[in-house]
Amino acid sequence: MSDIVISGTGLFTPVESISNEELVESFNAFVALHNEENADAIAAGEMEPLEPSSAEFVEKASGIKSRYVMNKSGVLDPHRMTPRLPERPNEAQSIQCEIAVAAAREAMAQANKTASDIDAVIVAASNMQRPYPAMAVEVQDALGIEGFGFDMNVACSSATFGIQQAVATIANGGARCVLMVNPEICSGHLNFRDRNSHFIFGDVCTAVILEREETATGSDLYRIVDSKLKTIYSNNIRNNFGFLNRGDESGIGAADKLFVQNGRKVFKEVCPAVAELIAQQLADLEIDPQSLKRMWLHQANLSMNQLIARRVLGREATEAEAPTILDEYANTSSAGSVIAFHKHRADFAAGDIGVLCSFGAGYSIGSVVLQKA
Ligand code: CO8
Repeated sequence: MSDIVISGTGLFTPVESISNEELVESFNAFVALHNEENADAIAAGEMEPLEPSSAEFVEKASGIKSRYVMNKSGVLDPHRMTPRLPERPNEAQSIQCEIAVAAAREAMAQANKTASDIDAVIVAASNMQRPYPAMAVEVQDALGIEGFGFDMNVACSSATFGIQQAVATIANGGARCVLMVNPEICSGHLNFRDRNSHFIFGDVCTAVILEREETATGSDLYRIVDSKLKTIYSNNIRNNFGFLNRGDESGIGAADKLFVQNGRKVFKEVCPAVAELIAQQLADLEIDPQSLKRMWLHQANLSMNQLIARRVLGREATEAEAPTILDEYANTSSAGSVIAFHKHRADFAAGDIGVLCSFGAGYSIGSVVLQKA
């Protein structure tokens, strides 16, 4: 076990939320418009009509009931179906920095830390709003933190991989205390015109403070017992957006420059890999899975979490053992398991053990075993 602890977490939740019913109503209005505009081609058999979505399907297939977004009106406008997020001048704080700072402030208050206690900022998320300057350097500046910052991306596993990077940085003497933030504006890269995935993601930001136990003065500390990271290359979750897009004009604006997945394959391939990794990790640590108080799992799909928890425990998990937040937040990529940890740990007593685990594109899996100090 390391002597490094999570001493604080923070959560920024956008003001606006979209229910399944609202989302499906706008999607179906878009479908009707599209089919009307292309009525001749559809009648001539040159084009397939688009199929409507259904709120019942969304909840049954995913467990999602609503999602928070940075801008609701743009997403729900059937002529637009993209958030309206006006560009800001370079002199103004950028939107990703703004939500990172909000989550960071809560985490810092919980950990009883000021900017002068922190030496490094890691911004770990699925999408950065620009390549450079790094978002982390802007967050560092906004909070008045000395030292250094860098961005990293491992899609849905960005936060767990970020925790491991923070642990390594503290362990090797690179920083006394690290702020790790996950500003996930997933609505920017979700194709709201795609029936198979339009309901999956939401926006949020989480933050985590890590430091050595000896410097911690917060009242709610979780020792990092162990972390295991794994990646396996797969094209089943992919986004081809990138700086080389302008080298081929024919691809600009194509659907593959947004989130695309083969959800069924992801489900089948990722669940067993995650369950196996957690089970092996616990075996190596000589921790009986039955003694786990909680699994703060990645929040992509309710059935996925139930299956993974069942495989780890050898029985159905209770809601207390594997809490769900995706019903309210949807999939918030790397932030999901951190939201679950942030909201569901008040009942932990000293010695209680839990697993914070993410999984997603890459594929990537990050599993962090935590023990309440
Ligand atoms: N309404 C009504 N019916 C629908 C809809 C809809 N919206 N969509 C599909 N259907 C129909 C299909 O047409 C199909 O019908 P039929 O059987 O007649 O062919 C039927 O429903 C079943 O369709 P699917 O096979 O697609 O449905 P599933 O039951 O597999 O459920 C899920 C779909 C919910 C997507 C499920 O497969 C799932 O959750 N899989 C796991 C996904 C996952 O965990 N992905 C991780 C991705 S996140 C990540 O790694 C981070 C990426 C970076 C974030 C980027 C931000 C944007």
